[in-house]
Amino acid sequence: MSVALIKLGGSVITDKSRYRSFNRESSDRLAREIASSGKQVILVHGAGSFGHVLASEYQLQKGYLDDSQRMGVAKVQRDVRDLNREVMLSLDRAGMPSTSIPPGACALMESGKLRRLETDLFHRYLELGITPVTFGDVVLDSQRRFGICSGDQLMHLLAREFRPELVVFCADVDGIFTADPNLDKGAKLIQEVDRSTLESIPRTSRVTDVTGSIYGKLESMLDIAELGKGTMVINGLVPGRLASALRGEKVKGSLVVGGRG
Ligand code: IP8
Repeated sequence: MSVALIKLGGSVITDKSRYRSFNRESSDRLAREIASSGKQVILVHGAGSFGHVLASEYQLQKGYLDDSQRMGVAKVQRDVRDLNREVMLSLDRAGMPSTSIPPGACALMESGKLRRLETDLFHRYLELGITPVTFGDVVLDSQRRFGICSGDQLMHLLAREFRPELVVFCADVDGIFTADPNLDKGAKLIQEVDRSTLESIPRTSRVTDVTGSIYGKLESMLDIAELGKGTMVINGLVPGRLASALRGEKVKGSLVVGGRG
């Protein structure tokens, strides 16, 4: 059974600069594009302003430092579940049967790395024709007591487990650029990204992001691409682009290729 693994970046479904602001228009449209593809899909979404703002305030990415973080763990978990509920409602409106699988309840990290996820649940829901949806979350950590599990870590583990025919990252820009395109008008889209590209692009981000900017995330995208399947970064804010990518058409974006450099 072949699946497409899709990540909706937090910047596509939320306004990352405003705490807990959901972009319903984008989320509804992307849900419709996924539903109309007729493909079997595993969906992952980022946390955007529902996760990164408070996670950074409470320094959750560092793991346990003191008891004052406990309220932060609880609040961030609550917030990302609220965002997930919004995404699930978009999928409902698109007529796509789907189920939410929160990593905080079925995953374990070790020193900040995702080690275990109940992938059996994903298999069983897929067999039922129900789309599993998971998301960046606060997860227990065997060394640090808790940590932030990004959607990208989930993408990597799920790609290893399901060997999807297609992996699509939906960002708020056209793909991977030579510099941040929102800051540098001379930034150029890199159509084919490989390991050697990593050295040449900036690691900075405009907004608070405890798991790194899109550039920081390139590392896990390269690891996924190494699994030998088509991996691409496209602009999820442009209507129709995800739908075209799922139809196998050539779309504007960056193709990520592993094993080189
Ligand atoms: O937005 C981060 O997930 P991401 C999760 O995929 C939290 O990096 C809770 C900040």
